[in-house]
Amino acid sequence: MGVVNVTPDSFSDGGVNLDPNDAAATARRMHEEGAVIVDVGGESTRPGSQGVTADEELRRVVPVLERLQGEVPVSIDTSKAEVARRALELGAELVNDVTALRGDPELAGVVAGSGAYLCLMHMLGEPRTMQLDPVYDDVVSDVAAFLEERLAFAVGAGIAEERICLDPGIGFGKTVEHNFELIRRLDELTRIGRPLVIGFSRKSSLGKLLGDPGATTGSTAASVGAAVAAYERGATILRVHDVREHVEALTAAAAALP
Ligand code: HH2
Repeated sequence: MGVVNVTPDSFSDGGVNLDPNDAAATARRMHEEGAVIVDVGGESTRPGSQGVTADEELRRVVPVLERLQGEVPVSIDTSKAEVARRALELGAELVNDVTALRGDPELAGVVAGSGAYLCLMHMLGEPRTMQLDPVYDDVVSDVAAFLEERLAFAVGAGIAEERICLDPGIGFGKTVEHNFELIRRLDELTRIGRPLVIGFSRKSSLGKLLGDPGATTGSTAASVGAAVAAYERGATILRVHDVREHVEALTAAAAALP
């Protein structure tokens, strides 16, 4: 899954794809490089961010979705029913909701009514405050219990279970150690029985791991290492900014799997 953020302030590609022509070109390039789907987002959820209105989010993503319609498979990274509805009308196939249907009470109905795929992600707290001393009893079992509960909620709301994937939410209310423990013990999440999405790409934990305590991003090489580790532990969808590098590394890793 390639990432195209149509935002001025995303933590690693903010401003790069604000022009819809640039965003569409990036999405096409990612698709050519091997991304099966491209995740288009109009709101940054980086630590400390405040969020934008539905009108602003629509203003950012609609021109991009119009350009990609029928050309590149698209996922919409949104928590808002209104944005998801419009994106689905414009051909999006998957709704990627970082609030796991806790943000907008109308989103579950929109997804259920459309037959789209859905990604439910774990986040502790909200973007504005989530990195302020996150605490868990046990991060992996807490995240697993949360994802199981949200999966049951989504199915109860009429969304077919076969259409739902789950994501532990790397960097969303988690320390460096929490993030790596989630990857190390990923088998405890694959046991839930749904495909797992992992988004470690360029996240600050990678920069911190490599010795910069004030890092706000991580390198491509570190991202690829984390993605390969997640893949070997059972992740199905890797959400990444540097598609070519990840496709090459994952192809080699796949060929070496028993
Ligand atoms: N990470 C980000 C945004 N959406 N969705 C899922 N399912 N999993 C993730 O790990 C995830 C996500 C944050 O990364 P990015 O989109 O690059 O940054 P920003 O939120 O600043 O736009």
